[in-house]
Amino acid sequence: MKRWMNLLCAMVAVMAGIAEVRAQVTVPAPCGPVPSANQLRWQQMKMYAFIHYSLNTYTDQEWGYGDESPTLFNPSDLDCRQWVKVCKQAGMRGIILTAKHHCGFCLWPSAYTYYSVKNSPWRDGKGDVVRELAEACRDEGLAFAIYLSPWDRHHARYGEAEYVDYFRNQLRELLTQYGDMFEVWFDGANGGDGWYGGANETRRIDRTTYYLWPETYRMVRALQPECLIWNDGGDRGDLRWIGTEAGYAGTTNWSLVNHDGPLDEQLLQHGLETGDSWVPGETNTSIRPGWFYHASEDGQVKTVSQLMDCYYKSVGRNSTLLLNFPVMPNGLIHPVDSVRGAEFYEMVQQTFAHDLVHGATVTATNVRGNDQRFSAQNTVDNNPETYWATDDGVTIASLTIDFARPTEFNRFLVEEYIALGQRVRKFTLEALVDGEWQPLKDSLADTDDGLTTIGHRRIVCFPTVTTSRLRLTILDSKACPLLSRIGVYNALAPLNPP
Ligand code: FUL
Repeated sequence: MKRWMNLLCAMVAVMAGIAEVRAQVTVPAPCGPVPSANQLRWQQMKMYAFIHYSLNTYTDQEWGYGDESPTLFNPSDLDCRQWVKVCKQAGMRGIILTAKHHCGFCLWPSAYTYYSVKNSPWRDGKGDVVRELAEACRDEGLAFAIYLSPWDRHHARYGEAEYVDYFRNQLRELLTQYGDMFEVWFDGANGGDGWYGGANETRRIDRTTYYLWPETYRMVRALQPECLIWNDGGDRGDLRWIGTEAGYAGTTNWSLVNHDGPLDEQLLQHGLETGDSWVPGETNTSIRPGWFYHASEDGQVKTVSQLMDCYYKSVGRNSTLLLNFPVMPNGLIHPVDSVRGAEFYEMVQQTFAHDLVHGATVTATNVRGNDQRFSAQNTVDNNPETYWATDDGVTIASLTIDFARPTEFNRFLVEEYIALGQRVRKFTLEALVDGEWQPLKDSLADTDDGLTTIGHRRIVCFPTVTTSRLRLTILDSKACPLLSRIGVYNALAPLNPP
């Protein structure tokens, strides 16, 4: 009897010990700057559209000088519901409209200027493009946002303090009269020659100080607390330009930069591993060569494989894709752009429809505290809030995916749990072929640095491989890696030829 009692006591002690160890397994501490709730929500959007439409549409220009007559704005069939339909079919989750481009013409009847739709023949001067689009977006479940050019080539007082008040008054109109906005876009092209109320001269401003951004930001935050600020010109906003309009982010792409100091093309493309602020990159590009519609570019609409290339190099490189659809003079998006957008999204959906990790077993070389809460299986449970984590101090670790049978694939998707910071610096992917681990290289990478950052989402494209085992190894990480998702796919379409 005594022996049994001793055994029971020993077992209870062991169980208590296990419980104690479990209780000690803590959630990983955040690593470096982390995203705000707004930035996390924005990152989930993945793709949203730009719509470029203004007097330029009627003058066949990209940058209006500011002296074009508002009477030129006269679309015969303007239909914002068509734009929304086109964008939705292209997989866009929201739309950013050029409410005012550099020429200064306003697509809404601003109370602060005559230079708007109210002095155009369209809808007898009673129309409001911003309102029609905001309503169409709301009805179809798309988010809405505006581009408001700080540079204004029409305004007589551009360059003086008075213009900054005008700019802010207009922004207030937009932020208070059209419902929720997910982003405001303050273009970086600033100052230069223009009409400026008839002065016809060149005006230079210091884009970091002239607009008094801190005050404007305070207003945006007060009026629309969930709205993100994109600013390429002055004060660092919440999001950064990716440094090119050609539709790609760097293969290495940190969502961090320093709050102060200039951003050159390298920093915009790659971010800064040691940056002190979370400012993720947004990749903007147009479905055509120009931002505005030009009939001469009807034959140059991006192909599905070019659009897929942009997708892999933006959404697949820890960025979002902001894809522009220009509006024609009649007020509609061209049918070719519309069909191309829909075909592109069909291709995205088809490529990522069957995740081959379902049914596979995922094991890890290290699991934080051997605790189920941080198990490797969390990467395939369809829950973005769970993740695989290693013990603190373990920054080299592997995940092995066992498909149980030979499986063909050519795409790998991986996501970090970025709510606790971006961590991974370097990783490898290997397939077990004829008993040997063969490295899988990124076919779209522009350098030989191998696989580097992951961030919100990284997609690696490689030639089709057949294997029953795939291994992901984190080789270097700022702190214990946290992966919330992995996915394996077999895309049928070939990659864009170089
Ligand atoms: C640039 C502008 O100058 C172009 O016209 C366009 O609006 C593009 C999205 O941003 O800086």
